[in-house]
Amino acid sequence: MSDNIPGADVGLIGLAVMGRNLALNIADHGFKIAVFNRTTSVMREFVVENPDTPGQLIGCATLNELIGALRKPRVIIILVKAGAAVETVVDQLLAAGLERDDIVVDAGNSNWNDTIRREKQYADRLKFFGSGVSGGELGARFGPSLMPGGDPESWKHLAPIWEAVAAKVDPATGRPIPGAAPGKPVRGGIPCTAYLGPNGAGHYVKMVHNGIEYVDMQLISEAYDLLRRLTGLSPGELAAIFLQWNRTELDSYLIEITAAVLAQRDPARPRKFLVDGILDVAGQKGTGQWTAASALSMGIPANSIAEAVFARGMSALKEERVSAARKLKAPPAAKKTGRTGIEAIRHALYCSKICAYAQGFQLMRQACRQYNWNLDFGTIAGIWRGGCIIRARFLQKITEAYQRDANLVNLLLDPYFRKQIRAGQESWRRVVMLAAQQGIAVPAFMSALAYYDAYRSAVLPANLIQAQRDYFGAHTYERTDAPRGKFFHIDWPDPNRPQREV
Ligand code: 2AM
Repeated sequence: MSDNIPGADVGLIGLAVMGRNLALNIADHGFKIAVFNRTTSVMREFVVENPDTPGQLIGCATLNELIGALRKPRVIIILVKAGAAVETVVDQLLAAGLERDDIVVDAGNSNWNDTIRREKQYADRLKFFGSGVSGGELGARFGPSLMPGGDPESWKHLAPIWEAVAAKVDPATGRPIPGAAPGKPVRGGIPCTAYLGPNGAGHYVKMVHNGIEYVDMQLISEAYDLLRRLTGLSPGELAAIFLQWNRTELDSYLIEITAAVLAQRDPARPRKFLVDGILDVAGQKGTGQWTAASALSMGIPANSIAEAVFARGMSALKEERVSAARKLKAPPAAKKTGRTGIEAIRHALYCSKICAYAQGFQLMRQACRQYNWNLDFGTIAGIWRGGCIIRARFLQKITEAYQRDANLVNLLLDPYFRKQIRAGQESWRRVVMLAAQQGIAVPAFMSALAYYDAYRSAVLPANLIQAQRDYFGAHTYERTDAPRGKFFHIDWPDPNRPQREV
């Protein structure tokens, strides 16, 4: 394009909605940004539609043009479909003349293993950097939470842009600063971004964010289901309850949008609520599965995260469920409880949510050992306070917990959260019992409670598992009265010839 003057601060490839919005956000902060899209017409329309950005938008029809437009070291953000497209684009950039000191930032939802591999793969040819972006379309436009990982030297070049465009929180309260609008970004405040570690650290943290998001959403859905079935209130009435909850420690983006969702009338049937017209089959794009798979592979009990993924899988079995509903016996119908249970459900939701976050942070703790990272959990909680989908007042409390003790072994052990669970656990248990009695599936509530009870058990029945393993496979066991690492085995009696009791 005519104004293709060398010296742009940053380039961006991939002008789908996230790319477009991030580009506009960057330009709003006065950066000069060169943009490219594989389908050139998309780029041209984008530039024509946005003539008045505070920073300049430079449309580039070719990658050569893009590279020529950037000052050195070049910083190029790619926001293309995760997977092979990332490599295709990086290879094309190299062919077009990208140099060793140039920095390519993959801001897509890439798997952290790919980011680790790509960083190595391109090490001699360019600096490959990964950055998680959360906040959806609006976040990208007005302030996302950004989770960067890669070469620390490269971060120095990225930091001014990342810190400018990220969401901001008020230093006094830890609450997001609202009010960003086109051409009028929020200035000041603490940016919801920080360097997290080398290679795949940023993408890993983003993935765990999504895993936690899965549980948050599942828990809210279970609370909604319980409320509805126990109280008989309509979605519109439940919207008011969620609005109330949003003024408690549950205050969060997801609770806020739940209230709005429940209040929404169905455009096709205005007397009805839209939620009742939406098919109960949840989609997924994979990051929840990755989180659960990572937990499984490292042996970390992130059971509520896995449960939330399984719950979506169960929802997808719609036809089987419809058929099974006619055949499998339910418990006898119970009376509705009225409004009395509402507060108990809120407690159950909050206690379960604490466990879900405890699991996510425990998982990241293990990932540090696995991948040789040094993730700072206070920083991570801090950059999740604003911009991202799981943003919540609660994250200020997690930030404070890790400020009190950077080596906190588990969030459940923090004095604040211990107190919260102490206050809520009776209700939590009652709600889970009620759900079991009435045959209402609450897998996330139940798995969180199981996590809590198992984690606080000095003794678990794994002694019996070890005995069974030794019995059938001579896998050996450790003894309670011997040092750890000393293994024992006995010749177990033949099951077909039971020993006489002594
Ligand atoms: P497109 O408009 O040409 O399809 C999300 O799919 C974004 O990633 C779009 O901007 C899309 O460009 C881009 N994209 C997907 N695959 C790509 C590839 N292999 N090379 C370049 N851009 C790609």
